[in-house]
Amino acid sequence: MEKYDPKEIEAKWQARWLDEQLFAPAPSTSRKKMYVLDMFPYPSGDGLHVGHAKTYTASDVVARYMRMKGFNVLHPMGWDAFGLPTENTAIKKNIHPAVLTKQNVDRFRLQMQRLGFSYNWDGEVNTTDPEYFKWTQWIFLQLHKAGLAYEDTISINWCPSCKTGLANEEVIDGACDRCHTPVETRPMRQWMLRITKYADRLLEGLDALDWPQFIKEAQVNWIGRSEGVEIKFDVDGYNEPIDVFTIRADTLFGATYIVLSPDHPLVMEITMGPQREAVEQYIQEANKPRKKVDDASKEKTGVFTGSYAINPVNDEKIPIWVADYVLMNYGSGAIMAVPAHDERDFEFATKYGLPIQQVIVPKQAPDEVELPYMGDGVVINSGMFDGQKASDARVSIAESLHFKSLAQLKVNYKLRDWVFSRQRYWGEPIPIIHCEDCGAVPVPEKDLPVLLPEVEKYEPTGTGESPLANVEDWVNVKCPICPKMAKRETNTMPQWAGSSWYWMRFCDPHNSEAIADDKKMTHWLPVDIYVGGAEHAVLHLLYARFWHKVLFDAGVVKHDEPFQRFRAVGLVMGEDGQKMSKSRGNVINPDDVVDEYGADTLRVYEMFMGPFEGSIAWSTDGIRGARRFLDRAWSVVSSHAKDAGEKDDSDLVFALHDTIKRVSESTEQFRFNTAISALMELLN
Ligand code: ANZ
Ligand code: ZN
Repeated sequence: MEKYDPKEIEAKWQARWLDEQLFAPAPSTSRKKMYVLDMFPYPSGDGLHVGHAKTYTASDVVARYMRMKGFNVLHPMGWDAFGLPTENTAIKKNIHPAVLTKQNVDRFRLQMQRLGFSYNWDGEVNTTDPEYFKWTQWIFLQLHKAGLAYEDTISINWCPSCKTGLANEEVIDGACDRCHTPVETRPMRQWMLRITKYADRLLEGLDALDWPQFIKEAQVNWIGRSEGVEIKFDVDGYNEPIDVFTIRADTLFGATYIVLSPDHPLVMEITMGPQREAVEQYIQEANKPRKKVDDASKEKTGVFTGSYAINPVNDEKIPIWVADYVLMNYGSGAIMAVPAHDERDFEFATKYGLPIQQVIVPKQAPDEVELPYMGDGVVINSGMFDGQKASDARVSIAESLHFKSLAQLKVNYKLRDWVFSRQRYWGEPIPIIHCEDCGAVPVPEKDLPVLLPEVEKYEPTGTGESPLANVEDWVNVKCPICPKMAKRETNTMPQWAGSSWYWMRFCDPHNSEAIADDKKMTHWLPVDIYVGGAEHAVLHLLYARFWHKVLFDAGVVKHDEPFQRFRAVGLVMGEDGQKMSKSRGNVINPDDVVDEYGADTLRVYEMFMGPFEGSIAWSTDGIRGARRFLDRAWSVVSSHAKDAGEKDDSDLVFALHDTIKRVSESTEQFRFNTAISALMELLN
């Protein structure tokens, strides 16, 4: 009986696959296409993780399965290689980030090849390659042309440790997504991308996608579309009204005070003499660079302006306060406070002794209600509207005001424009030249790519200026329009740029004339199956859809969604059930597993360990079990092969076909564990 020797088998076949370019897609064929894409990795210095191996094995299983079914399969791989970790290591070790990137990429590639993934290695892309980022810059110019890239000085999230600005999507619970340092806010000049213009299409497009529900929900919540009304409140003794945004016009009779954000432009104008000092001080305090706390549990503070507004439904005078629980960058930066029916207002009113007026009661048990009451019910204390259902009063009260031009329907979004500049070296230079006379001038397309200059130091300056600002012979250039000398934009793009269009490049990775050939993109797109981490739900997956839609509008691609089907992988935890981390010492290195058991054992184990989308702890027993299964399969098959055809195998033939059916269905549904169970049963 032959012994299973993965070292010999795997080395032999892997060499032959590479040699024969076996996994290159057919150039032209009548076969149906199938584009199976992984989220390409960031080639970190740590090498490949067993978590990568889990995702990439799944997509590899699907790609191989589809090939066997006769599809022409595109299954590419590349490197998302710009970004902070490499740059930080480069600074520490004093090695150029490009050199480090190459080392890391070489290691990742080798690790992947040893795992037997069937990638089209001839079509590899690297986001830091000038032949690649030339097109990232080209896309920026298309965004600029379409009015979707603009400069603005705004208060942005600033990571004091990474010394760079961050997008809202990169701030998790008030901390930097990369290094977990609490984020501050700072006003800075930024390049912004107008993703908000696509908010509705980004929402609507989700319906037709075969994506996990929780990922769709994360995008819906992030976009945060909110339908309400804007209501005008006159200010006593002042000639301009204050607009407030509310989703609860039914509670208007319960509005007992108004709150302005500290940044609201009317604050100082309406503040009365005796209150000036207190209000000024409060605003100053609120505007200090500070840790960003969105936390609703933070104790609320505020001051009275001394002025009163008139409630338009009953002409009651209600005080106007300033408080930082109202944000300037949402709605109109002002609210009507209804403490009886809103938690935040209730807390504030209780603290400052402001009146609380109940206007909604639940239908059942109207007397037992405890305030604040947020539920549904019937309107009371609201004049002619009493007795209406709250949901009806929401409309009728708004209509009565609309009639007097005091209210209009309004849609707001939580989604903010994308802060698109980073004050760091290792990123794509933004292809813009600033001229005193001509303003921000796009670099002519024929001059792309704008390369990164060689520098002595790539440390962030910390002043908010990119390290590129010190490279004078790079910064100073002739204006593309007039004869004057001008200056290059010195900010670079965020790490997300290169991954916001790479699935297009994979259709035609060596094209030097265009991001990819039209026909090839028409053939391959959209991506049929996309596999990757759920942590990208509102980062990469939202940015990618945005750029794809912009390029659809520009006529570059023919579909307006990039990824038809998406499957999110669950984490592989340490054997102790904790997240794998160097400091915990529970990291499993896939190389060690391959050395000891073989790549196929690792692959079988990771597909068998549990449902693909679940997060599951590593188990050494499990990996041994997977190896025993392969050992047995090998010996049964090799001994059976000898006497094949000699026995009546009709039972076995039946079992085999039953297994093929079960494995096929399970594989198509990403239920790899049940596919392997079926194989185990067959073996038994
Ligand atoms: C009165 C009211 C009564 C409200 C009530 C809620 C409950 P969405 O859009 O779902 O997030 N709001 C409006 N602008 C705000 C701002 N700039 N900063 C903080 N809060 C703001 O919620 C909109 C609701 O959040 C609005 O409806 C407003 O409070 C508050 F029983 O108006 B509401
Ligand atoms: Zn000029």
